[in-house]
Amino acid sequence: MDADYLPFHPSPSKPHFRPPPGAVDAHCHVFGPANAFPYAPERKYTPCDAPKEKLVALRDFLGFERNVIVQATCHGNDNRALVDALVHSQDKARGVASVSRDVTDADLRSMHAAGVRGTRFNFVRRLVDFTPREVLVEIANRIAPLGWHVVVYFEAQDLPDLWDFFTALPTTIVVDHMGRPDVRKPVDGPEFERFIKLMREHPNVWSKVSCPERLSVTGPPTYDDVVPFAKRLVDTFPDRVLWGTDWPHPNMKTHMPDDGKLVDFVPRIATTPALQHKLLVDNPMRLYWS
Ligand code: 0GY
Repeated sequence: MDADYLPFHPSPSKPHFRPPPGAVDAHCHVFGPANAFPYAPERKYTPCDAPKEKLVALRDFLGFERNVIVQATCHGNDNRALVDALVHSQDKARGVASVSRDVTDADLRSMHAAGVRGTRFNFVRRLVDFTPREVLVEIANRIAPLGWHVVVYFEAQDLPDLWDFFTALPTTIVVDHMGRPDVRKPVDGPEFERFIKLMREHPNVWSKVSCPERLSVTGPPTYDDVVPFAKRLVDTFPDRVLWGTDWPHPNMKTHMPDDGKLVDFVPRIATTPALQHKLLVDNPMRLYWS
């Protein structure tokens, strides 16, 4: 692991908020273990191992029933650790893979059988090298017939440049971490309004209202400055939001979040039992298990 890499919290607190039965942690990762599933040569960071057994134990401890495991850039397009976690999950996990244009139809079918339901396009420059848009379009057209969606990860200032590309994609689009807004800016200011407009004008766009720990300037444990952004999305688009822990929290530099405290963020952004049920159960089940 990198010298400045922060490992996940060794003993998270028990959340006060109890997720509804059937709740899904819709954004988390598995890393390694490196001796079985080596990290990708082109990776931009080397994490500490975060194997599937640890993820399952955390899921149970926090009161969730299911996971959506998202391929992270440290494993590149090698989805073996992800697929291994899915096939050992007893149908309790689905996955989002990362694929290149060389992926075969047989590979896609076998990932689908394992539980993969999407592919991730990452535009965060510190995480990946550039991939031409036409390659991504080609991949999107290949995965669309499987009923998969595209997960996109980008930073708010890049949305204008990415807008035409996103809005031309043929699948459901799921945006990671609310498009990483700068939460020092107003929640009704032009930057976040642009993201709201993207979701309002394009009913195939969903958002994860996740990662207060990455976006917050005011910091832990309550991440107060992120609440208005996530709450606005849940209130405005209650049927197109997802939530996840982001365990094991790669690349956190300021602190490592207590996962129990992150779960306690949920009732502050989804403020009624009905909204909580949509966010944690109905929406992820519709996207990943139907
Ligand atoms: C996240 C966020 C990050 C990393 C990755 O694929 C990744 O390596 O997604 C990040 O560094 O912001 O969703 O885990």
